[in-house]
Amino acid sequence: MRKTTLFILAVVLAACSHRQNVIEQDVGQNWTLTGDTLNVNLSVTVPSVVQQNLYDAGLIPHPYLGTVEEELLWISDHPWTYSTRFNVDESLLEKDVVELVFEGIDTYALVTLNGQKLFDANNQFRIWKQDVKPLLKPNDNLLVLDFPRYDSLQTALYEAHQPRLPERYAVSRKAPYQHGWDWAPKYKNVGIWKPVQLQAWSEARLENAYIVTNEASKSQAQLTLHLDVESTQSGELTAELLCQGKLLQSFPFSVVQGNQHKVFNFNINNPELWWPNEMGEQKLYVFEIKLKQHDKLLDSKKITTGIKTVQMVQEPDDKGFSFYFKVNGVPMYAKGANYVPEEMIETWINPDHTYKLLKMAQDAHFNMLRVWGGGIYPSDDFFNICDSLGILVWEDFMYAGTMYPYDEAFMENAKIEALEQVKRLASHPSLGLWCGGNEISEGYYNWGWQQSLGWSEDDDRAIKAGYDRLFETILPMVVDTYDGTRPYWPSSPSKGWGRPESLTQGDVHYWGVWWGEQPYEVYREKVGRFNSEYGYQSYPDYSTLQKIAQGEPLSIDSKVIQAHQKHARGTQLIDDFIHRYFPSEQPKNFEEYVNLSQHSQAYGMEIAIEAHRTAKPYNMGTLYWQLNDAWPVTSWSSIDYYGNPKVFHEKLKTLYAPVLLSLDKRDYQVFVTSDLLRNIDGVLTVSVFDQDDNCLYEQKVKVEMNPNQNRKYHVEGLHEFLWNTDPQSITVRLELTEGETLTAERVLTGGH
Ligand code: BMA
Repeated sequence: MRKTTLFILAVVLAACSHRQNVIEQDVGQNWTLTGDTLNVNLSVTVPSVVQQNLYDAGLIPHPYLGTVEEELLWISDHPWTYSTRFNVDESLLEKDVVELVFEGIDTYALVTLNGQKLFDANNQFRIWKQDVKPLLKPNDNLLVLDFPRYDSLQTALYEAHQPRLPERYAVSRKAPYQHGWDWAPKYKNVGIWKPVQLQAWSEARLENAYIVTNEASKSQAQLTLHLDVESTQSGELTAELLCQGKLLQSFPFSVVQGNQHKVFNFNINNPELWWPNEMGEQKLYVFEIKLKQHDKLLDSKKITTGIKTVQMVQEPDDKGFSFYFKVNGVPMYAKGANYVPEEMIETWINPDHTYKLLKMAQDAHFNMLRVWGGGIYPSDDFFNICDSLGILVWEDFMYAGTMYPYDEAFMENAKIEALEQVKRLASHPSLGLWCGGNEISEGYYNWGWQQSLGWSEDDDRAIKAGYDRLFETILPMVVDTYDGTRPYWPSSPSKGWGRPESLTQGDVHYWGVWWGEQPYEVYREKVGRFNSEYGYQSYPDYSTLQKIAQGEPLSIDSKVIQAHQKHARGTQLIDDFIHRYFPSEQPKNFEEYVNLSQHSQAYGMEIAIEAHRTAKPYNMGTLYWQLNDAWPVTSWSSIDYYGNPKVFHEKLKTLYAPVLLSLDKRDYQVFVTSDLLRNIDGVLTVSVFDQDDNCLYEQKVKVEMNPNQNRKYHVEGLHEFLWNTDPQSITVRLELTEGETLTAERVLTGGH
């Protein structure tokens, strides 16, 4: 669907969204954005952010092109006001309650309605709402959001915090990546980034309704329906649960005045389960909840969900502890990547692009994505797409790379955020687990903050106690209470990559290659139980560089190329490995050089992925850093900002295929690594060709394997043959056939 069609559809839906007793009115139109600098006075619609509005009005250049970052940084240190005048439909004012609901405000804003303060928003990731019936008039209501200077406010909050925290952004519940990252400029968005609505209702309504799977077998699934019911009075209500249009069960219950969380268990016989990609189908069920008082319908909600269980398995063994996921009781080898926000200007994220990106992931055999904790919680669209494509989501809470404040107000804010996000996402079968955040415990133990920030022992104790309270108590308690079916993992990784335990238990971010400047071959030794980050940079597609350069000449040192490289040593590290691994290549121009950087990245990632997969079941997951980009940039991604696959992404079609064939260069035996949930009964053919395609060697081996098995096969004479042959002059072809069917193939050329 085109963006405009989606938009019109959304407006129409919003305008006539009468859920019987509940009436909604969109408040997204006729807004004004004002700001002193540039005499800004713009007519805008929301959701939107200042950076987007200024660009749309032609007041600033495109934030992703050229070398404009520095010119645009003033925007987040400037006060802005969004205001609107609106009328309220009579039917709303007749209801008992009329709530004004902001699904997302980024970040600090004083919100007033008709001159009365409603609240001070201070968390990008929360819903902000209030009953405004007493303040509303039928006509000409004035709603104003005053956004203070974000940077100055944050600095003041940061400096007031004792002891000193590692990062400034720690004090603000706002997407960390917008403060600058090693792939992101410092575009701190300001605005109303999600829809605004009036929601009017009488008596009672369903604020939230979601369904989770507790247990599931072929014959029966046990599910739980969670309801948040808001009521103006005490009384008796009924929740009717319909499945695929048919009444399944009725749950009578009592309510008191206010909000209440209600939980009901029910069963589905002979369920069709939801499976990750290539493990089975992605069956989705549509449930409907009807909230009734006697026979009067008060509210209803539809829930699309799938029936699936997920467990995180950690069992002791002779090396340490296993770490893997069982989906519907079946061990899953996780193949995927880390996902970062698709845009720097967060309101530019659009579902068509998300679909294309995730479809490219699915086509490359992904079954998992980790939503990295330095970004934003993805939209419902993202999760709907993952539901339909079978991508299991490792969801970080949005905390990354710093210690956080630990006062009561911060903790309460964090708890409400977690509660809302857990409830919003719980029905999605693609949601696999919740993780506390990115590289926080790693940072605490390994990055020397104690010394660099001069913490006393007491400071250190207080900060660590705050960490424990948030990541070991509050967040897991919220997940357990309001979901109860998803595993919780406090920090990714669990141990820093310099520690031996990082390879024997938990998940590991192996950054010895790249950050530690080790060669790609080291990936072969650094195989953890679950490699949840590793990667190497390459330039994006040459056409992407041409777009950002806008006609300027391109070279390694051109300003625009440097402005789109955010890692201090990035240019050098890419160059080092091009020379190391492609010494005989002489790129004739920058375009060839760019291309070579992609071949280098692909070569390194091939070594890593092969090492991980062939170590199954010791290793049970490989998620490289990173799937995508938030703007056109040189980075670790396999797909660039404009959706161009890099050489590495194309290679994933073989590297992540359900059956991977690999040659173990230590003993020249062949690994057959199968993620198939069926037996294999086939023949492995190994053949070697010279540069003129003459077959120099061929051998066949019978292959019989169980589901989900990884086995090594000895191939008669192969070792001796290869030992005596120059790898640069041959091509090795591996093929697994079952009858007439080609189950897997791999072509290994010229040492690369
Ligand atoms: C990882 C991530 C990001 C970062 C990446 C590359 O540790 O968690 O913080 O962008 O490394 O340096």
